[in-house]
Amino acid sequence: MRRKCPLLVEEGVPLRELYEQLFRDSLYEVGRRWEAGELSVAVEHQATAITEGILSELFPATTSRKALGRRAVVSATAGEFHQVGARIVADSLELLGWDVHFVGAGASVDELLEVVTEGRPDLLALSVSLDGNLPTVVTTVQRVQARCPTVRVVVGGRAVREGHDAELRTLPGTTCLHSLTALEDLVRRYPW
Ligand code: B12
Repeated sequence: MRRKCPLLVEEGVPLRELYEQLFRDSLYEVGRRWEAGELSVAVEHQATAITEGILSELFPATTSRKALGRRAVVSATAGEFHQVGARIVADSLELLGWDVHFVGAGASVDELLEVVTEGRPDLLALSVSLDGNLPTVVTTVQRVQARCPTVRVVVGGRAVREGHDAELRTLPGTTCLHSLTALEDLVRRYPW
């Protein structure tokens, strides 16, 4: 897979297709097999590391577009170790010409709040995989909006794709998105 991806890009396969139909879907399959006891945690770690490595190799291909002068902070929700989805969102926004600060996974709500307060981005994109982290998304959004009321917030990730986002949908100024296409459509209309 590592050698083939740059080749696929050279052949004109859109990055979004690789992000969703190759990386996301293969990691979902890894998760399914891990849950079924068909593969070990070690293999799952290896699959994630290979994916993150290829994303790094592909990153230069995302930065060729004309800069729009818009800034985004992209982060996994506090408490999440899952960061591949957030990374793909960050690279997708770069591809659209946004200037992205990728926080990844591991920042606390306080630390993320500091990044947003200092950076004053136009957009905060949060990724949430674990259903158990949905209440943290609510807290994070409320605290960010109290401090920086103009920042637009979008939330996505496995927990949202699975339709467990009812509570998030009631948050003012927050849009839940199920796909990269929906993200692209929305940010092209900025400020919505
Ligand atoms: C790799 C992995 C891990 C790795 C993560 C390493 C890393 N560097 O990221 C590690 C080992 C740390 C891990 C740990 C755990 N994991 Co895990 N993990 C996975 C796995 C196999 C893949 C995750 C992934 O990268 N998916 C691929 C990405 C690209 O998909 P995605 O995040 O959904 O992102 C896509 C979209 O959702 C969207 N998107 C994402 N974010 C956003 C944001 C916005 C704004 C937008 C618009 C779109 C968007 O864009 C992406 C591209 O389409 C999943 C299986 C799965 N189905 O996802 C389980 C999975 C998520 N893990 C699970 C579990 C249970 C755990 C643990 C609790 C296990 C444990 N007992 O310790 C811990 C929790 C740790 C924590 N606190 O986070 C469960 C969650 C179940 C649930 N109901 O919540 C899953 C589903 C596995 C399973 N089948 O049971 N995990």
